[in-house]
Amino acid sequence: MHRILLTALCSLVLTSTAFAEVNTAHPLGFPTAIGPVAEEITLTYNLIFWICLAVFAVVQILILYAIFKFRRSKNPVPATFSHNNLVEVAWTAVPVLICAVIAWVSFDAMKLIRTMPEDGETIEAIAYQFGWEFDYPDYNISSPEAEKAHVQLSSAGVDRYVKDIVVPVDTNIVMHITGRDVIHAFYAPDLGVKIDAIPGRINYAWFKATKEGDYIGQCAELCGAAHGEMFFNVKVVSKPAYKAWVNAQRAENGDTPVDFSNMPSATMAMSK
Ligand SMILES: [Cu+2]
Repeated sequence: MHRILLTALCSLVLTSTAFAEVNTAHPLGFPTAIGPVAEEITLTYNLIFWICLAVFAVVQILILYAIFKFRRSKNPVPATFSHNNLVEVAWTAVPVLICAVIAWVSFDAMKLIRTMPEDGETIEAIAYQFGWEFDYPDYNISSPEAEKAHVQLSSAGVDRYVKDIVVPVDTNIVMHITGRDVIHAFYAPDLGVKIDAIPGRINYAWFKATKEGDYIGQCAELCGAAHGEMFFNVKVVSKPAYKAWVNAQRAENGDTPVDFSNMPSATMAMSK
Protein backbone atom coordinates (compact mmCIF):
# COMPACT_ATOMS: atom_id res chain seq x y z
CA MET A 1 0.00 0.00 0.00
CA HIS A 2 2.81 2.36 0.95
CA ARG A 3 4.58 1.64 -2.28
CA ILE A 4 1.48 2.39 -4.36
CA LEU A 5 0.96 5.69 -2.57
CA LEU A 6 4.61 6.61 -3.00
CA THR A 7 4.55 5.78 -6.72
CA ALA A 8 1.39 7.83 -7.19
CA LEU A 9 2.94 10.77 -5.35
CA CYS A 10 6.17 10.53 -7.36
CA SER A 11 4.37 10.45 -10.69
CA LEU A 12 2.22 13.40 -9.62
CA VAL A 13 5.30 15.44 -8.73
CA LEU A 14 7.04 14.39 -11.96
CA THR A 15 4.09 15.29 -14.17
CA SER A 16 3.55 18.64 -12.51
CA THR A 17 7.22 19.59 -12.90
CA ALA A 18 7.11 18.40 -16.52
CA PHE A 19 4.14 20.71 -17.13
CA ALA A 20 5.97 23.55 -15.47
CA GLU A 21 9.05 23.09 -17.66
CA VAL A 22 7.33 22.67 -21.03
CA ASN A 23 5.00 25.60 -21.36
CA THR A 24 3.44 24.22 -24.53
CA ALA A 25 1.74 21.44 -22.53
CA HIS A 26 -1.88 21.77 -21.50
CA PRO A 27 -2.47 19.98 -18.20
CA LEU A 28 -6.19 20.80 -18.06
CA GLY A 29 -8.22 20.04 -21.17
CA PHE A 30 -7.39 20.70 -24.79
CA PRO A 31 -5.27 23.48 -26.26
CA THR A 32 -7.21 26.63 -27.14
CA ALA A 33 -9.29 25.70 -30.17
CA ILE A 34 -8.42 27.72 -33.29
CA GLY A 35 -11.12 27.57 -35.96
CA PRO A 36 -14.38 25.66 -36.51
CA VAL A 37 -12.96 22.11 -36.67
CA ALA A 38 -11.00 22.39 -33.41
CA GLU A 39 -13.93 24.17 -31.73
CA GLU A 40 -16.34 21.40 -32.72
CA ILE A 41 -13.98 18.73 -31.37
CA THR A 42 -13.46 20.60 -28.08
CA LEU A 43 -17.21 21.14 -27.64
CA THR A 44 -17.94 17.46 -28.27
CA TYR A 45 -15.21 16.40 -25.88
CA ASN A 46 -16.36 18.79 -23.15
CA LEU A 47 -20.00 17.70 -23.45
CA ILE A 48 -19.05 14.03 -23.05
CA PHE A 49 -16.71 14.88 -20.20
CA TRP A 50 -19.45 16.70 -18.25
CA ILE A 51 -21.93 13.87 -18.88
CA CYS A 52 -19.34 11.40 -17.50
CA LEU A 53 -18.77 13.60 -14.48
CA ALA A 54 -22.53 13.84 -13.82
CA VAL A 55 -22.92 10.04 -14.12
CA PHE A 56 -19.99 9.55 -11.74
CA ALA A 57 -21.49 11.95 -9.18
CA VAL A 58 -24.97 10.38 -9.32
CA VAL A 59 -23.60 6.83 -8.96
CA GLN A 60 -21.32 7.78 -6.05
CA ILE A 61 -24.12 9.58 -4.22
CA LEU A 62 -26.45 6.57 -4.69
CA ILE A 63 -23.77 4.19 -3.37
CA LEU A 64 -23.11 6.34 -0.30
CA TYR A 65 -26.84 6.76 0.30
CA ALA A 66 -27.43 2.98 0.05
CA ILE A 67 -24.51 2.19 2.36
CA PHE A 68 -25.89 4.58 4.96
CA LYS A 69 -29.61 3.91 4.59
CA PHE A 70 -29.45 0.11 4.45
CA ARG A 71 -26.67 -0.47 7.00
CA ARG A 72 -26.96 -3.68 9.01
CA SER A 73 -27.27 -2.01 12.41
CA LYS A 74 -30.52 -0.30 11.36
CA ASN A 75 -31.82 -3.17 9.14
CA PRO A 76 -31.37 -6.45 11.03
CA VAL A 77 -33.93 -8.20 8.78
CA PRO A 78 -33.06 -8.11 5.05
CA ALA A 79 -35.69 -6.78 2.60
CA THR A 80 -37.69 -9.41 0.77
CA PHE A 81 -38.39 -7.61 -2.58
CA SER A 82 -36.31 -8.41 -5.68
CA HIS A 83 -37.73 -6.10 -8.41
CA ASN A 84 -38.72 -2.52 -8.90
CA ASN A 85 -40.23 -1.77 -12.29
CA LEU A 86 -39.84 2.00 -12.09
CA VAL A 87 -36.15 1.87 -11.14
CA GLU A 88 -35.37 -0.77 -13.77
CA VAL A 89 -37.04 1.20 -16.56
CA ALA A 90 -35.20 4.34 -15.42
CA TRP A 91 -31.75 2.74 -15.35
CA THR A 92 -32.29 1.38 -18.83
CA ALA A 93 -33.90 4.42 -20.43
CA VAL A 94 -31.53 7.07 -19.05
CA PRO A 95 -28.30 5.42 -20.36
CA VAL A 96 -29.98 4.80 -23.74
CA LEU A 97 -30.88 8.47 -23.90
CA ILE A 98 -27.36 9.55 -22.90
CA CYS A 99 -25.86 7.28 -25.59
CA ALA A 100 -28.28 8.66 -28.18
CA VAL A 101 -27.29 12.24 -27.34
CA ILE A 102 -23.56 11.39 -27.50
CA ALA A 103 -24.04 9.57 -30.83
CA TRP A 104 -26.01 12.48 -32.29
CA VAL A 105 -23.42 15.08 -31.26
CA SER A 106 -20.50 12.87 -32.39
CA PHE A 107 -21.92 12.10 -35.85
CA ASP A 108 -22.76 15.76 -36.27
CA ALA A 109 -19.14 16.70 -35.47
CA MET A 110 -17.87 13.90 -37.74
CA LYS A 111 -19.93 15.32 -40.60
CA LEU A 112 -18.32 18.73 -40.18
CA ILE A 113 -14.81 17.29 -39.85
CA ARG A 114 -15.08 14.84 -42.76
CA THR A 115 -16.86 17.11 -45.26
CA MET A 116 -14.21 18.95 -47.24
CA PRO A 117 -15.15 22.53 -48.10
CA GLU A 118 -15.44 23.22 -51.81
CA ASP A 119 -13.53 26.48 -51.77
CA GLY A 120 -10.20 27.33 -50.25
CA GLU A 121 -6.57 26.44 -50.57
CA THR A 122 -5.22 22.98 -51.31
CA ILE A 123 -1.98 21.89 -49.68
CA GLU A 124 -0.34 18.49 -50.02
CA ALA A 125 1.56 17.05 -47.07
CA ILE A 126 3.93 14.19 -47.76
CA ALA A 127 5.47 12.54 -44.71
CA TYR A 128 8.76 10.68 -44.87
CA GLN A 129 11.38 9.33 -42.47
CA PHE A 130 11.91 11.85 -40.87
CA GLY A 131 10.33 15.03 -42.09
CA TRP A 132 7.57 16.63 -44.12
CA GLU A 133 7.14 18.01 -47.59
CA PHE A 134 4.42 20.61 -48.12
CA ASP A 135 3.38 21.34 -51.68
CA TYR A 136 1.01 23.96 -53.08
CA PRO A 137 -0.14 22.33 -56.34
CA ASP A 138 -2.14 25.37 -57.49
CA TYR A 139 0.98 27.58 -57.38
CA ASN A 140 3.67 25.06 -58.23
CA ILE A 141 5.56 25.75 -55.00
CA SER A 142 6.81 23.80 -52.00
CA SER A 143 7.48 24.95 -48.46
CA PRO A 144 11.13 25.91 -48.28
CA GLU A 145 13.47 24.03 -45.95
CA ALA A 146 13.64 25.48 -42.46
CA GLU A 147 16.82 27.31 -41.60
CA LYS A 148 16.54 27.62 -37.85
CA ALA A 149 14.93 25.84 -34.92
CA HIS A 150 11.46 27.08 -34.08
CA VAL A 151 11.30 29.35 -31.04
CA GLN A 152 8.39 27.47 -29.44
CA LEU A 153 10.31 24.21 -29.70
CA SER A 154 13.69 25.54 -28.65
CA SER A 155 12.06 27.06 -25.54
CA ALA A 156 10.84 23.53 -24.77
CA GLY A 157 14.37 22.15 -25.17
CA VAL A 158 13.95 20.78 -28.69
CA ASP A 159 16.63 22.10 -30.99
CA ARG A 160 15.21 21.04 -34.28
CA TYR A 161 14.66 22.72 -37.62
CA VAL A 162 10.98 22.93 -38.42
CA LYS A 163 9.30 23.52 -41.75
CA ASP A 164 6.49 26.08 -41.96
CA ILE A 165 3.18 25.48 -43.70
CA VAL A 166 2.21 29.03 -44.56
CA VAL A 167 -1.58 29.50 -44.70
CA PRO A 168 -3.86 32.54 -44.90
CA VAL A 169 -6.08 33.38 -41.92
CA ASP A 170 -9.88 32.85 -42.15
CA THR A 171 -9.55 30.64 -45.22
CA ASN A 172 -10.50 27.00 -45.66
CA ILE A 173 -7.40 24.87 -46.06
CA VAL A 174 -7.85 21.40 -47.53
CA MET A 175 -4.95 19.07 -46.79
CA HIS A 176 -4.14 16.08 -49.00
CA ILE A 177 -2.01 13.86 -46.82
CA THR A 178 0.10 10.87 -47.74
CA GLY A 179 3.33 9.10 -46.79
CA ARG A 180 6.39 8.12 -48.78
CA ASP A 181 7.76 5.14 -46.83
CA VAL A 182 5.92 4.04 -43.68
CA ILE A 183 2.75 5.19 -41.93
CA HIS A 184 3.01 8.62 -40.28
CA ALA A 185 0.29 10.94 -39.01
CA PHE A 186 -0.32 14.63 -39.55
CA TYR A 187 -1.24 16.16 -36.19
CA ALA A 188 -1.88 19.85 -35.53
CA PRO A 189 -3.66 19.92 -32.15
CA ASP A 190 -4.60 23.63 -31.98
CA LEU A 191 -6.30 23.37 -35.37
CA GLY A 192 -8.07 20.08 -34.63
CA VAL A 193 -6.38 18.04 -37.34
CA LYS A 194 -5.09 14.51 -36.82
CA ILE A 195 -5.02 12.00 -39.64
CA ASP A 196 -2.75 9.19 -40.80
CA ALA A 197 -0.30 9.71 -43.66
CA ILE A 198 -0.35 6.34 -45.42
CA PRO A 199 1.87 5.37 -48.39
CA GLY A 200 -0.23 4.64 -51.47
CA ARG A 201 -3.33 6.51 -50.39
CA ILE A 202 -4.39 10.10 -49.86
CA ASN A 203 -6.24 11.15 -46.73
CA TYR A 204 -8.11 14.42 -46.55
CA ALA A 205 -8.51 16.88 -43.72
CA TRP A 206 -9.43 20.53 -43.49
CA PHE A 207 -9.13 23.43 -41.12
CA LYS A 208 -9.71 27.14 -41.01
CA ALA A 209 -7.42 29.09 -38.74
CA THR A 210 -9.25 32.09 -37.33
CA LYS A 211 -6.24 33.64 -35.62
CA GLU A 212 -2.81 34.52 -36.98
CA GLY A 213 0.12 32.85 -35.27
CA ASP A 214 2.36 29.79 -35.12
CA TYR A 215 0.82 26.42 -34.35
CA ILE A 216 3.22 23.55 -33.79
CA GLY A 217 2.31 20.17 -35.26
CA GLN A 218 4.04 16.83 -35.26
CA CYS A 219 3.96 13.26 -36.50
CA ALA A 220 1.60 11.22 -34.34
CA GLU A 221 2.31 7.69 -35.55
CA LEU A 222 5.45 5.90 -34.35
CA CYS A 223 7.42 5.72 -37.60
CA GLY A 224 11.01 5.01 -36.58
CA ALA A 225 14.02 6.28 -34.65
CA ALA A 226 13.54 10.03 -35.20
CA HIS A 227 9.73 9.98 -35.06
CA GLY A 228 9.81 12.27 -32.03
CA GLU A 229 11.55 14.96 -34.06
CA MET A 230 9.04 15.15 -36.92
CA PHE A 231 7.70 18.58 -36.08
CA PHE A 232 6.22 21.18 -38.37
CA ASN A 233 4.74 24.61 -37.86
CA VAL A 234 1.49 25.93 -39.27
CA LYS A 235 2.19 29.59 -39.82
CA VAL A 236 -1.06 31.51 -40.12
CA VAL A 237 -0.57 34.90 -41.77
CA SER A 238 -2.84 37.65 -43.09
CA LYS A 239 -4.25 37.23 -46.59
CA PRO A 240 -2.07 39.97 -48.14
CA ALA A 241 1.02 38.45 -46.47
CA TYR A 242 0.06 35.03 -47.84
CA LYS A 243 -0.35 36.36 -51.38
CA ALA A 244 3.03 38.09 -51.11
CA TRP A 245 4.60 34.86 -49.81
CA VAL A 246 3.14 32.83 -52.70
CA ASN A 247 4.46 35.27 -55.28
CA ALA A 248 7.87 35.50 -53.61
CA GLN A 249 8.11 31.71 -53.72
CA ARG A 250 7.06 31.67 -57.36
CA ALA A 251 9.61 34.34 -58.21
CA GLU A 252 12.32 32.16 -56.66
CA ASN A 253 11.24 29.32 -58.98
CA GLY A 254 11.26 31.69 -61.95
CA ASP A 255 7.45 31.59 -62.30
CA THR A 256 5.24 34.58 -63.08
CA PRO A 257 3.29 36.12 -60.16
CA VAL A 258 -0.28 34.91 -59.54
CA ASP A 259 -3.00 37.48 -60.17
CA PHE A 260 -5.21 36.68 -57.17
CA SER A 261 -8.07 38.92 -58.31
CA ASN A 262 -8.59 36.59 -61.28
CA MET A 263 -8.47 33.28 -59.42
CA PRO A 264 -11.36 30.87 -60.03
CA SER A 265 -13.48 30.64 -56.89
CA ALA A 266 -12.91 26.90 -56.51
CA THR A 267 -9.21 27.48 -56.01
CA MET A 268 -9.09 30.62 -54.01
CA ALA A 269 -11.88 32.21 -52.01
CA MET A 270 -9.64 34.85 -50.54
CA SER A 271 -10.85 37.78 -52.56
CA LYS A 272 -14.38 37.37 -51.11
CU1 LIG B 1 6.33 9.52 -36.83
